[in-house]
Amino acid sequence: MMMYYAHVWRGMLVLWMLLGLLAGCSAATHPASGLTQTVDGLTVTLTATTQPIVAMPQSWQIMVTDAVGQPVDMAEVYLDLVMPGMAMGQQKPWATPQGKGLYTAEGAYTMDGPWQVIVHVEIDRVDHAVPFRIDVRP
Ligand SMILES: [Cu+2]
Repeated sequence: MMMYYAHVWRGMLVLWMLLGLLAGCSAATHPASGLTQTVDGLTVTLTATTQPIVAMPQSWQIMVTDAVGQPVDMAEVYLDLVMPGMAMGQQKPWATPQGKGLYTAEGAYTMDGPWQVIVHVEIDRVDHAVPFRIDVRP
């Protein structure tokens, strides 16, 4: 009888630890989400951590397709990270082309609060600015 109870208890402990792990994961690392906007016939999808934490390293994925859905590879792409109504200094990470319309950039948010991640896509020296809102947690 004692053996049986020990077994059940161990099982419950493992389950409890698993639940704790799951809860901890979802609170600490919010899943990346894709936000899509179309500007000047360009469709830009920004994939980034939702509710990122201030000063934590971030990576942004930017997918660019044209009006007929073809990937755009010959663009110059960079991000302009701004806080509306606040001078935060210039933060403009360049994005590296990865092919098939995908560009990736690295950086961090330097303050918690509402940010605008403006994706700049330059094609033939014409700038297309596509803003996204990201809320950064302390
Ligand atoms: Cu600020």
